[in-house]
Amino acid sequence: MTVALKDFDTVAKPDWCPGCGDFGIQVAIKQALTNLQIEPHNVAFVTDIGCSGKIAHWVNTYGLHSLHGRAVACGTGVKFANRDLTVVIDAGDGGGYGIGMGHFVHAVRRNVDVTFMVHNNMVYGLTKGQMTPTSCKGYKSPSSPFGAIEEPVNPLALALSLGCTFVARGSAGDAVHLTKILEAAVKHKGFALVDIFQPCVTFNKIQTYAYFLKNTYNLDKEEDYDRSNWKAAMDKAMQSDKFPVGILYQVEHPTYEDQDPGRAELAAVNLPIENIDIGPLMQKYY
Ligand SMILES: Cc1ncc(C[n+]2csc(CCOP(=O)(O)OP(=O)(O)O)c2C)c(N)n1
Ligand code: SF4
Ligand SMILES: [Mg+2]
Repeated sequence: MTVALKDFDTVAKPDWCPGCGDFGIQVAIKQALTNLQIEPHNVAFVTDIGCSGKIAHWVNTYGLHSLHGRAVACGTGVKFANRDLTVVIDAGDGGGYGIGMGHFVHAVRRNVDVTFMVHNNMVYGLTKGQMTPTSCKGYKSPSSPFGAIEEPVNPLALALSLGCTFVARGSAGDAVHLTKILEAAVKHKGFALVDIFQPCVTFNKIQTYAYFLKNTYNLDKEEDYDRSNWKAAMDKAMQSDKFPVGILYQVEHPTYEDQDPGRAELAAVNLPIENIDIGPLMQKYY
């Protein structure tokens, strides 16, 4: 069967604010899956809570809209339950790098074969614009009225320091480039982080489309850039005069699943589901 873009359409339509960067991200992931010809029933989209997390309802694949900060844990579980699925985990910067930071760190270490895309709008969008771990120092918000005191988390440098095998940055304002990045991330065997600059047009009046256009450049156009050079990638991750957008780093390492082949047969998808009596289990809770 040939997979077409419309196969990923849903009847429900997004309710994001007009102009939100999440629209560009939605288009890009649908186009990437189409380009890779991955059928919708072979994809599990596991999302966090936030404006970003609602995307699970608007991409026609299997979807699990999980808990705040728990998308990586749930997505990892889905992958272990059925290793044949393409698992795309999706979170906001609050869910991914705040409340879910521990899960992120350990999933990277494990090199589970999933794609993790983070809508990085530098605010808690759904709860009305509070600062997040990626908000700039000095950022004024309802929860930091005198300006954020902390330095922001650098997700790319953090991922590199943990041995992440695919580290990229995308921009919601350039859906064509983002599609290419997501395609490579989904194809990558191992944990792929795609941090995505995403304008929140309602609450973040600093990091706007114009800001990202002015302050980013396309790393994938640098022909002599060596994506397997960890030190070069770290330099790019730390660059702050202009932010590189593209694939900073990619190497092949055995995945967690590769190193645990025995458990494949025990994956939940292979277990019989007929004639299961859950009565005794339920009795325990009465
Ligand atoms: C455990 C828990 N704590 C707090 C909340 C309230 N809450 C819902 S969405 C959200 C912020 C989401 O921000 P982010 O993850 O950056 O996603 P965005 O809305 O910006 O896409 C918060 C704090 C929650 N749902 N669950
Ligand atoms: S609040 Fe911000 S992130 Fe949420 S839908 Fe509106 S523009 Fe998008
Ligand atoms: Mg956010």
